[in-house]
Order: sequence, then structure tokens, then C-alpha cells
Amino acid sequence: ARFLGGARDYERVAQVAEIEARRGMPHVFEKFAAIATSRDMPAGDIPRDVRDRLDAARRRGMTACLAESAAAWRAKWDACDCLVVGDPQASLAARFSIYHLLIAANEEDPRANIGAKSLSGEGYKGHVFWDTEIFLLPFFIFTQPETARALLTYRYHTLPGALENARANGFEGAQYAWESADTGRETTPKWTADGQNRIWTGEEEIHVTACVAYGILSYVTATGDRQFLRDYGAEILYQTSRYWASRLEWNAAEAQFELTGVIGPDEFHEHVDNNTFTNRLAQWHLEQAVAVFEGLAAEGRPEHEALLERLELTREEVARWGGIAGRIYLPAISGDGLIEQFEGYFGLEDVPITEWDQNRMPRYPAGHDHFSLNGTMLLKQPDVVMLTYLLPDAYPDAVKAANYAFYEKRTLHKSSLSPAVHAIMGIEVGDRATAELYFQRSAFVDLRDNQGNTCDGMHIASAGGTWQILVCGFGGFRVRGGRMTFRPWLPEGWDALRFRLKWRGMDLAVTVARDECRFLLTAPPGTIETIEVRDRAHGLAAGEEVVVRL
Ligand code: IFM
Repeated sequence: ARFLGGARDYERVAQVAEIEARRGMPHVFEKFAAIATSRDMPAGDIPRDVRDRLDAARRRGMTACLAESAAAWRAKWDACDCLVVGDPQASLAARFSIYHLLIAANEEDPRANIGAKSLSGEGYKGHVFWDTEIFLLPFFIFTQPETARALLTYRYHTLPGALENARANGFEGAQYAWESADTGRETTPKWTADGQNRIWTGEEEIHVTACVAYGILSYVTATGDRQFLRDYGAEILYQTSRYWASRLEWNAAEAQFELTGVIGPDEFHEHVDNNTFTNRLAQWHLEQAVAVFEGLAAEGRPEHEALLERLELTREEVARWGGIAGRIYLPAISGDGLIEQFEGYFGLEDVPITEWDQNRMPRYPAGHDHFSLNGTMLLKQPDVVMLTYLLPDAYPDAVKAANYAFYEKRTLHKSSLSPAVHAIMGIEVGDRATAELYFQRSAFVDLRDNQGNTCDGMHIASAGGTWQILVCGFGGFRVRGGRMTFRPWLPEGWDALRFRLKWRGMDLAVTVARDECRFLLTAPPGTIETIEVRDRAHGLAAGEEVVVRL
């Protein structure tokens, strides 16, 4: 090959080579690449640094470098592969999602996170949303916990930005940005690209702060990594609790705390009061912060005392959080089990969905678009249903089923985040045929470009959602009462579903078949771990496969 030099233009850095190609004659190109960033070293040192590493790689040779890369990939896949026996297309979609999740994150860089389109496109400018904690993190927590730790440490590194956000908005503590970049300051644009519509999410979609806490506590529960809680998590929880305590408004007439002027996960409705999802998660957040405080105070470590001193946080302030949590307004659950999404929602116009696209997904009703649905009951994506997924023990089965039935009919799924949650909750409440449809929609959103916008980049939250449908939907996996629990169900045509979970340093291989589940725990000899399958407890001894008849 004759190298003609380098080429560089928009989104492209290349080396150009000329070869004389002959039909039938293979050509193999070997390329070594090294990447460096001026965040890690002075910019002037970069050329030498990458040249040194390239020289070292060349000395080791392509075969050795490839073998090292293959071993690293093997280790990753061994921890997270997911297979649908009997449905190669479903397996393909599972692996496609997992592959994209793996390449989106960097366990070695706790200052970086995953943008809404991962690194595959420029949609949303690489900004980080609640997608990380709610849609992506479960995959990492349960298969690559060190990556989950790095993603959450990003939230610690952006805590100063979150403190600034709260201050700029007139609140105390730390308020995480709806769209976050490298500093954690709010980066949501105020207008749509065409300048026609105001975007309010940066001001109003405040539930993201509770979602960060949710991610931290899910990680700590699953990994047992209390050191993360001591070093980073507690500080985040305390500063964000301060935010809620100052953001919640006291309604003296009703003797309750409220959150007015917010947007819930369903983004069609703006400036709403007392969105149940936001109020309930804020309450949950404060309750958890109090529990974490009590646990760490009981440990009595000097680092915790030092943290309290640095934050000037007293027992009285923490006790006040508990008091506030107990008086946050939540709508009563109606006689038929329904929860109102926000105050006044049930009085809105009930516009029916009458048209569906070629993927059997709803179309906007005639005359409507994203910005005209405030006065209707139509949803962009799940809100109450999302809440019943995130807090699985907070609502009885009948309430979950009633709300799924009510809101599913009114959801347009105009976010790619929507189908995954409907698949999981559809399986949980028994609407299985619809759940399978939602699985298809989520799993093939990019493989088949079923939303028509994969050109803007991967829907990485759907990839995380697809993993959750497999493991938490069909596998029925939830953490309940600090235990791994399973309520599996397989669609017709699937012979088995295989996945693996990491739990407190152990590894659990799960096979769900039509009439039985198999569990194999890999852990130090003598370890016994209790799990639940369809509400019955089973002890797993390390190294001994346990078969549970379904
Ligand atoms: O975070 C989501 C939001 O819920 C819906 N619109 C797209 C965002 C980024 O994926």
C-alpha cells in the first residue's frame, strides 16, 4: 500500500492509502490506534504520549494486541451475555443492545457518562439524562458493577454543578441538571431547534434529582459497596435532600408539602402541580437519606463525622427531612385503584387513540403534535406506570394492573423509553400479548430503525430497556426486601432465556425454561444466598445448581 497522508474534515479523521487490488486477492489492514485527552495531560504532551503507546503496541505486535483485546471482550461477555433459546432474532437484538451498552461506557473514566445517543450520534448533543440511572444503570449494576460505579461517580464529580443549579434557581443543596454535560450545570436548550417552541424540561423536570439517588441506592444494595456510599453517595444524598427540603412548598391551608410547576416523565404536560411520580420519588428520596444517615451515624466512622462537619449537617436537619417526607401530598388511590398522574389530570379531555403506524404504535390524533396535548389525557411515555415499576413494593398488584390498563390506552410512546417499561409492566400485570409487541418495538428500534430516526444515533436507553425487558420482564427479576426475586414468564416460541447477574461480589447464572428455572451461584465455597421465585424462598449454595419447578 502507498500511504498518501492524513485527511481530516467534519466528523472524519482518516489516513488515505492506495492499493492495487486484484479480484479474489484478500488484503488485510492492521491499524494501531491510541487515544489521549488533554483532560489527562497537558495538550503539548499528547503527541509524545500517543506515539510512545503506539510504538509499544507495534513492538508487541498485532497478534498479541488482538489476543488481549479478545480476552477483555470475553470477560465482558461472560459477565453479561443474554440468550433467548428458540428465537435467534430475539438473541440478536439482546446482544446488539448489550454490545452497544458495553461500548458506550468507560469504567476507567468516572468523569464521563453516557449521552442519550451514546457515542453513536449527535442527537441531544451528547447530554446525559435520567436515562442513565433508570434505563442504563441496571444493566451495569448487575453485570459490570465497576462501570456502574464510574457512571455514578460522574454524578459526584458534577455535584458542584448541581449545587450551582440549585443556588441559581433560589434553592438550597444540589439540583441535578435535566440535561447534564461535563460540569453538571443545566444545559437543556430553552427552545426547539426551529425556535418555535419553548422547552421547559430544564426548569421543570426535576425528578432527575431523585433518579440520581435511586441509581446510587440501587447500586449500593446490589453490590454491597458501602465504601461508595461513604466516599460519594452520602454526600450526594444529603445535598440533594437539602434541595428537596427547600424546593417543596408548604401549603398551610392543606397542611401538606407540594411541588408545583413541574413536568413528570410524561413530557406532554407542562407546569403541572403535584405530579405523583415526582412527589412520591422526592418522598422516597428523603426517607432513604434519613435511613442512610442513621446507618452511617451508627457506624460512627470519623469520615462520616468529618462529612457532617464539612456540610454543616446536623441531626435536627436530617430529622426535619423525615418530617417533610411524611407530609408530602400524594393523591388518594381511587376505589378502582387509579392514581391521578397530577392534580387535575382526570378532568382533562379524554382524546381516544384511533390510528396506529406500521409498527402498531399509536399516531398523534388528527390536529395534534407534541406541543398541543397539555389539555388532553394523552401521555408521551409512562408516568404513574413508571412509578409502579421503580417502587415494586409500594403498590399492590391490583393497583399496578388498574393503572397499567388505564394509562397504557392513553400512551402514545413518542419517546423510545416508553415501550420497555410497558413491556415489563405488561408482563407483570398479565397483558402479555401487548408486552411482546412492546418488546419488539424496544429491541428493534435501531436494528430495524422502527422510529425512523436512528440516523441521529442509537437509542441507547432502549438498549438498556431491552436488557431490562429480558431480565426484569421475562425473567421477572426485582430486588425486593434486599433480596433477588424472580417471577418469570416466557412467550410462546421461546424455549429458554439465559442471563447472568452479579450480586454482592457473587455471580448468578439464571436459565428460565418453560416449566422450570435453574440457578447456579458462583461464590466462595460455603456461601448460601437466599432468593425468591414466585414468592417462595430458595437457598442457593455456591457451586450447586438449584432447579425450581414453575
Ligand atoms: O430522557 C428522555 C426523555 O424521557 C424523553 N425524551 C428524550 C430524553 C433523552 O432520551
